[in-house]
Amino acid sequence: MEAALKETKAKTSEVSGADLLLKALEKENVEVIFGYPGGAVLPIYDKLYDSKILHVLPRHEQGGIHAAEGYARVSGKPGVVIATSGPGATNIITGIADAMMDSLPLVVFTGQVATGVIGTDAFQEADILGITTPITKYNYQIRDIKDIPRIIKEAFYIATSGRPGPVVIDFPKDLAAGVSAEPAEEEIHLPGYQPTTEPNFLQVRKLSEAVSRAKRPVILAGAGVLHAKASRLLKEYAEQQNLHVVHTLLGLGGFPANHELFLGMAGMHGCFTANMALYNCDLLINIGARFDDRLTGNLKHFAPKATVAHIDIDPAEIGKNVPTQIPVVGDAGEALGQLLRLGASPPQQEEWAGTLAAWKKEFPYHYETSELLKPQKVMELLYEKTAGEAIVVTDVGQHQMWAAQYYQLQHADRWVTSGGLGTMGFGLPASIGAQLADPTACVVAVLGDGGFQMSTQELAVIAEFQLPIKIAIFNNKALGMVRQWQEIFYKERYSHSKNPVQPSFVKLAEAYGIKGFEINTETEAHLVLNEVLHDKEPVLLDFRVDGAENVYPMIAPGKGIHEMVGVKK
Ligand SMILES: Cc1ncc(C[n+]2csc(CCOP(=O)(O)OP(=O)(O)O)c2C)c(N)n1
Ligand SMILES: [Mg+2]
Repeated sequence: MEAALKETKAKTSEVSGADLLLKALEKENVEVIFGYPGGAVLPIYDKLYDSKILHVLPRHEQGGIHAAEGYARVSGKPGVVIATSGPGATNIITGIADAMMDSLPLVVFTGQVATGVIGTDAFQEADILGITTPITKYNYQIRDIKDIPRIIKEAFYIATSGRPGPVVIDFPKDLAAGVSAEPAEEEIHLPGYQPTTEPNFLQVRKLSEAVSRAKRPVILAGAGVLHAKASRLLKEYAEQQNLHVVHTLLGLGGFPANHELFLGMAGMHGCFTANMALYNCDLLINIGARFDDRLTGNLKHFAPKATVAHIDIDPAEIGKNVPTQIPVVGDAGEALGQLLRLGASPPQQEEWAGTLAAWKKEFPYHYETSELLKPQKVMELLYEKTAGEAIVVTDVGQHQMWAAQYYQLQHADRWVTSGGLGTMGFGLPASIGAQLADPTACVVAVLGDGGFQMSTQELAVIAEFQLPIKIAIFNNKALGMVRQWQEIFYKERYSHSKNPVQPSFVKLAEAYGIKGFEINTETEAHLVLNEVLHDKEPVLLDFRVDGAENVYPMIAPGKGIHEMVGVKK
């Protein structure tokens, strides 16, 4: 009798691997999962049937992972993804690589075939650990049910701490379905992973002294400022020391664009003042940027007159591309806090400030007007009519650059773009994640006609959840950025860059039950935007923009940051 009782008790405290997974996600306060079912994850999906966590079904797994990236960028929390084994898992590879390049925290669960058949080319088997090793911050395969709570706890910690990034957990089906006695919660024990957040004070003091001595200082602020939630400290420090700020593409919004100390975005399509500030400065203070080649141009000509200081939580970034004299390893917020507390005397830089102000006035972004609808004008209207308060999500191409140039972001975490990998098809699904992260925000998805067609199926999710996203397609009937390069560097030989056949985007939206408008003129743009921007429902706007327009200024490949073409004369 006693033995039988004992046995029942043991049975009731048994849990399945899938139960442990859901418990762990609840413990991590996960609010939304972007997932797609299939054979290997059926035991997990059976548990999701009863779960309170919101599950969003993208219409393609790649859409799910980009939505998770948009969610992570806006909320600051990790995006959670589930995909089945084999094709489900390989469909999310681009998103994993994208998140790795742009340091976005993701926790990704992939189904795997049962442990007994791993390595036998079983149905829907793919070696996801092997495939994702170079594009994840870390990856695991679950080998024992008892490890599940610890592994998931570690995965969330790794994804969100230090330099954020994607973590993959590969989950064999038999372990999701199998049961075990509920394991005791284990503490995280990762002796090989201890990111340095607190910077070395002597290095910070060295930087502070260099700032005081500088004659032509400038801050280059990257996405590290956003990941560290340090934009307020950046503003305080820039104001304390009167330092001008240049942004990378990914850092936009970290410093208010209308601030008098803001010089604009630097890089291949950055503005004259920002690029010339980097070229001529005598002290370059890089905070959380990785000196990407699209930013630096030819390294021989990058900041040739400057002492370089670099604050970064990832020591591997320091000195990777640009020799650095003052390295500061640590969290951007901690470093800025220390600099502020030191309160050194601000640099004497009247002449430099005068030069920068004159450049800013003389060489703003510019474009020629005509009777055609100019994409830059559409961007300006979107900015004006949302008072700079929208969350702007972009795809990749010319429209992305115009958004970066003309939408003057005033706040942090309101800019979602694929910077490092430059992934077409990112924008529409990422806007879904952004809107779910901030349901009351005005989210504008700025897309090209090419990139939109890589993920149109996600209109179904927008319709299903009635997400009030404003989908603005900059329709130049071309793969515009490719067309621009062919015009400039390939003698106008437009090899496969003009879209010969396009569906009616308005009818496509309507097919999903979403309102759509085609807009051909500036007057129409005014009228339609006034009508729809503050609607509480989704809308698709097909802006028929001038297909011959190019993005300027531009630094041609191999040229230095000071060798821009297309600057206003
Ligand atoms: C997945 C993927 N394939 C190819 C490219 C190369 N590429 C970069 S921009 C671009 C053109 C994008 O066209 P569209 O979406 O219409 O935007 P536009 O440049 O016209 O604004 C292409 C093909 C890419 N970045 N990503
Ligand atoms: Mg296009």
